[in-house]
Amino acid sequence: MLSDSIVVLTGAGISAESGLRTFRDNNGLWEQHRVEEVATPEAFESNPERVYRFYNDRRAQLAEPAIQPNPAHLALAELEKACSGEFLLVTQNVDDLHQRAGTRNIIPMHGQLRQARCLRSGEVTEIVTDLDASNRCDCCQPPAPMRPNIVWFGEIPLQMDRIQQALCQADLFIAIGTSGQVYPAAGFAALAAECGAHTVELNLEKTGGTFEQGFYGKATEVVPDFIN
Ligand code: BJW
Repeated sequence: MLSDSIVVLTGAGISAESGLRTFRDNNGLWEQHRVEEVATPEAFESNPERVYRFYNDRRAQLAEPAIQPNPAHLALAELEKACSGEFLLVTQNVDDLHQRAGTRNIIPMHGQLRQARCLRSGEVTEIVTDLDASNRCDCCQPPAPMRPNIVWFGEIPLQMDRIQQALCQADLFIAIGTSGQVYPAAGFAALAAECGAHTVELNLEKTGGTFEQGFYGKATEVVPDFIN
């Protein structure tokens, strides 16, 4: 496995045991919001303050000392170091727990909580504090408003060309802690399989996706077990 070309896709389930909520438990309610109510360009247009607040709260939560990478994040960072072939971790998560665990070759395809994007030029800046309608960029003249650097429904996820290329060259594709309900990520296993990869799912429970192998249980247990 270690000389193979490996693509890993992670979702909210990998960060659940670090204390971050997944999206599709609690009847689809996420911190009292339906994700579709806050994670769309239309929501930002009609009620920007609510959307800024939603992401400010999550950014603040991410900064809490209790929120740390867990053994699943750490095991993936070790897998990357041990892999002599190509390794790419594609995450749908907007937290930074993989990066903090030490993963280097990573694509956060749905953006990052700790980034803001200029509404005019698209330039991305790192942020640690709250963002609201009064914040202005450093890149434009006159300075322009900023939005969270998050990929909302109806927007195109980041670095899709690079992801598709890696999926087509992968020998092994592993999906971890994702329900497979959101596209295009939900289609990655099928694309990798079509290109010849062996596909594996690691999750608390079986999802509706088609995988050649599946191992079920908490990410902090099944991910290190699978890798070691
Ligand atoms: C554990 C565990 C533990 C728990 N251990 N496991 C109709 C048909 C098909 C597609 C569409 C359609 N209508 C619209 C679309 C497209 C749309 C879409 O897919 N909608 C669906 C709802 C149908 N997609 C888009 O709009 C995307 N863009 C797009 O398609 O552009 C077109 C295009 C693409 C490519 C090329 C060219 C053009 C954009 C999607 C943006 C998603 N954004 C969000 C919110 C923003 C980020 C944020 O605020 O955080 O991203 S939605 C939300 O869902 C978030 C997540 O990244 C994403 C995926 O969720 P995830 O990670 O799978 O979490 P859950 O909660 O669903 O699942 C958790 C899993 O963990 C479960 O399986 C548990 O069992 C497991 N688990 N605890 C192990 N301890």
